[in-house]
Amino acid sequence: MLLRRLAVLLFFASAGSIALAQLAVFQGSSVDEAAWRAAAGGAVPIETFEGYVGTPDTTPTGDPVAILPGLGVTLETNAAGVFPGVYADAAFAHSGVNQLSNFGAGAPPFSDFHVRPVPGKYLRAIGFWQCDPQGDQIVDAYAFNGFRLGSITARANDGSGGNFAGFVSSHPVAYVRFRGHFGDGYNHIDDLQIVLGEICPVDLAVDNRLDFYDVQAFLSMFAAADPRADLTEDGVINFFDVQAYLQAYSRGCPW
Ligand SMILES: [Ca+2]
Ligand SMILES: [Ca+2]
Ligand SMILES: [Ca+2]
Repeated sequence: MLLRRLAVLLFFASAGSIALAQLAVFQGSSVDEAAWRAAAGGAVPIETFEGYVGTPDTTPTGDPVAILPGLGVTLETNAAGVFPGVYADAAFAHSGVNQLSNFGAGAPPFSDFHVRPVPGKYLRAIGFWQCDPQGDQIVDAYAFNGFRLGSITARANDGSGGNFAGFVSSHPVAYVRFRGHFGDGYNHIDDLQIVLGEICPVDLAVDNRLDFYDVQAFLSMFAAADPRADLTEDGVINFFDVQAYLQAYSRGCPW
């Protein structure tokens, strides 16, 4: 009863102030990259892919890239166990010779790939240089509830230096999708830069807000006897876990 009343109160407390998700978009030259970097917080980690073995052509012999530890992200294609790879071609790279490609490790041309933060984190900002000269690279950002938050487009690499794109999101991003469907399908980018945020453990419906939907998410886990609902870590899911969640909820998050 108490719980239901709390949930109803929280719902009304939040109903009037649902924040609109926003991507601040930066597209263009190194000037735009610098502006993006400043908006993203300054010291942004970058992956140049120069530490990898790249394939010099479209033969899939490059290193598979399943994780980028320096950026705190994992990568995947739509096929289980198949990853983006590394393409080596100084004519198109933004740094050195190597670039991240959708084909360099066994994936077929036209493959999409996803970039996802490690557990407990969300994507706050992402920037990259489009290397491929045959088309614009579109990247879609998705929220944890599966909704698409927006997209950015890095222009085809015509050598004029206007092929950067990045965003800073006001809403936690669960993953981004690099679309693989342009040009001849062999697509490549470079100098991937990512800023992550920390997910507050109480924020179960991940949106950097505490409201009815978080309580609802906990109650769903509780009702399903999901082991994650065992907040007291005693192997039993019972009232004390609900109490622990509500106590954590009332302590709030460091936003
Ligand atoms: Ca590079
Ligand atoms: Ca939430
Ligand atoms: Ca328990």
